[in-house]
Amino acid sequence: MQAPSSNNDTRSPDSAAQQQRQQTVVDTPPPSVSPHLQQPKAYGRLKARAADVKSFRAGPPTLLEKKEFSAKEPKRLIFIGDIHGSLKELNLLLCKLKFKRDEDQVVLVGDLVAKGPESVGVVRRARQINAWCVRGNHDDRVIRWREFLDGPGATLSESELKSLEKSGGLPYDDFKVGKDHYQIARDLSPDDITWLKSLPTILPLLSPYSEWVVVHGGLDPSKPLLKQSAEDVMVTRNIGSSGPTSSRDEGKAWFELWADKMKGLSPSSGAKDLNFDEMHYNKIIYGHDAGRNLQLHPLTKGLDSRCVYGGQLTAFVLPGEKTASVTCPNYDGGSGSDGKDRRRRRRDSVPNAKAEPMYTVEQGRERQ
Ligand SMILES: [Mn+2]
Repeated sequence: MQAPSSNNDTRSPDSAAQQQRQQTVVDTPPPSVSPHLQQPKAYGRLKARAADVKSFRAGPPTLLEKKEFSAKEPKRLIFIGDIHGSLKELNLLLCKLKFKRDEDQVVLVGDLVAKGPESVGVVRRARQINAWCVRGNHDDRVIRWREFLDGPGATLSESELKSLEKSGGLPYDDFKVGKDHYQIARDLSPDDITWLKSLPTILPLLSPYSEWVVVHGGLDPSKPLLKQSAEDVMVTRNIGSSGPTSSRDEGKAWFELWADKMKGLSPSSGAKDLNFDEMHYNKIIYGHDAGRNLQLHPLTKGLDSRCVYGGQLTAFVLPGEKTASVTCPNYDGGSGSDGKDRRRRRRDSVPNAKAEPMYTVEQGRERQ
């Protein structure tokens, strides 16, 4: 008779646990649908969510916005090339030009953010001095990230985003969780992002500078301004056999073709149509082409002088068509490629933008 008792004893811990489990099951109201039937539903929801994530598209950029001067025309227009988070150099350049906020209008050619150390600081500085600006491809990527993170990406953790990146589940191929666009998108305030999103891709200036137009990349000389592709305008470097391309190896530089096209449209040729809806004579100020460095031609002014790669940050000033520049450290750790220790170097050499009081020093210098 001991055997059953012993059996009972040996089984007792299990039995207790079993009883507990049974008790738990008894105490919990039975599910209306069995877990086996619930699973496909949950899986279906996840699938739908993954599809939402993958098919997400950010709002399109504004193609063109004409800018008028407010009450009085500024003494100078100061156009500045791709800043890429180089806040210190931007401030040094403004200081060198003896920039005065109530007299001068700053116009930025896009790519304010990414690669350099203080992207958020540059956006805030641009807003602070009421700079005019066009949308660059890096600004655009930050905007797309932010719209995604405010939308279907809102509930995804960073590790979930990373696994989506690995499996090709993110909405854009250029979305990399490890690149700084993602972090900048998270760090910008709602007001910063509203301002960034408002930037057009083409900015024609009005009288007395109506022959000047600002873009980040380049224009397709075969199309009027209103027929340009906003996406292409941000990235164009050349015109190839199939149209605008960001490659420098295919076709011809867009600005060479632009110069050819403008010959027939110049005021001296007798062309009178200066309507924005039509192709007309324009001088273009642009950036985006660090590989070709500063490009100052009669009709086109390429201002990307490799600021973030240890080159210079350049300003082009109207009236007078003079330039000014400051030299920059190599924040990117290479000539455009991702250096292995790029991030570490950046962290070591640059103080934290958030921890530093911004603009205090520069404001003091501005008044000099
Ligand atoms: Mn660019």
